[in-house]
Amino acid sequence: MEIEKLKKEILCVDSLLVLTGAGVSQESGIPTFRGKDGLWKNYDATQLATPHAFERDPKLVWEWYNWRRGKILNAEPNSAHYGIKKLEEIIPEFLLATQNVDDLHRTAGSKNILELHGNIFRTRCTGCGKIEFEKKIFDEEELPPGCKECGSLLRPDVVWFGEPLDQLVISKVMEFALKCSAVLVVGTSAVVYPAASIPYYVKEKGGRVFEINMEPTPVSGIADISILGRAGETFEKMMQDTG
Ligand code: BV8
Ligand code: ZN
Repeated sequence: MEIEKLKKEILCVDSLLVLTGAGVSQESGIPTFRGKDGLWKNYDATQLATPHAFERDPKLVWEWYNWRRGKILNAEPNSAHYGIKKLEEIIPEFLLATQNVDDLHRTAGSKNILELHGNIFRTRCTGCGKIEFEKKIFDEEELPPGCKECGSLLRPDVVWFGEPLDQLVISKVMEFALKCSAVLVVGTSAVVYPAASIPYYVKEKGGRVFEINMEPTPVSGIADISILGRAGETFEKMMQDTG
C-alpha cells in the first residue's frame, strides 16, 4: 500500500528535503490558514498577515498573533513533527524547510530547520530593528507592544504577504533543493510562493517528489507518491518499527 511504498522509498534516499505547512500542526490543534478552522473572529488569516493590515490596525493584528501564541503554547508536537525529527536522524543528508512559524518542529527536536516565514515568538522593532525571542503571551493591555529600547512599535518577526523572504534562507533551501534526491511535502496547500516552487525545482533536477496531505494540491500532479491522509496518522504508520 502507498504508505509502505513511501516508507521504502524514503528510508533509502541519501538526501531528503522536507517542506511543511500548517497541515503538519493541525493535529496539534493549531488552525490551518485556509481550512475551515483557519478563520479567526471571521477574519481571513491572509487578510491579517500583511504589512497593510498591521499599518491600519496594529492592535488587531497583534491580537491575532497573541491568540495564535496562546494556541501554540498550549499545544504539543504531534506524530508528524516527531516522525520528521526521526527522518532527520536516519537520513544522511536532511533539511527541513517549514512555512510554519509555530516553533513546533524545534519543540519536537528537529535540528536542521529553515523557517521560511519567520517565527511567531520573535519580535522585531520597527524603529531600531531589535530582535527578541520569548515564548510568551502578551497581556491584552500590552498590545500593540512597544520596544523597551526606543519605544517604537514591535512587530511579529514573520514574513507577511508582499514581503520578501530572507535571502539567505531562500538561497540555502534552493541550493539543497537543486541537489537533493527527494522532497517530502507535508500539510501544505502549496499555493504560497516562493515556498511552493521548491518541489518543482526538485522535480526539474530529477529528484523524487512525495506528498502527504488531506486534499489534493498543485504538487499532487508532479508527485511520484501522493498520500491523501492526516500527517500525524500517516507518520505513525510509516515510522513504525524504524527503531
Ligand atoms: C513575496 C505569515 C515578493 C506568517 C505567510 C499571485 C500568484 C503567485 C504569487 C503571488 C500572487 N500574488 C502575490 C503573490 C506572492 C505571495 C503569494 O504566494 N500569494 C499567494 C497566496 C497567491 N507571496 C508572498 O507575498 C511572499 N513574498 O512574494 O515577496 C517580494 C520580493 C521582493 C521585494 C518585495 C516583495 C510571502 C509569502 C509568505 C506570506 N506569509 N504567513 C504567519 O503568520 O504564519 S504565508 C501563510 O501561508 C502561512 O505562513 C502558511 O504557512 C502559508 C502557506 O499556507 P499552508 O501552510 O499551506 O497552510 P494552508 O492552510 O494553506 O494549507 C494547509 C494544508 O494542509 C491544506 O492543504 C489542508 O488540506 C492540509 N491539512 C490540514 N490538516 C491536515 C492537512 N494535511 C495533513 N494532515 C492534516 N492533519
Ligand atoms: Zn526599538
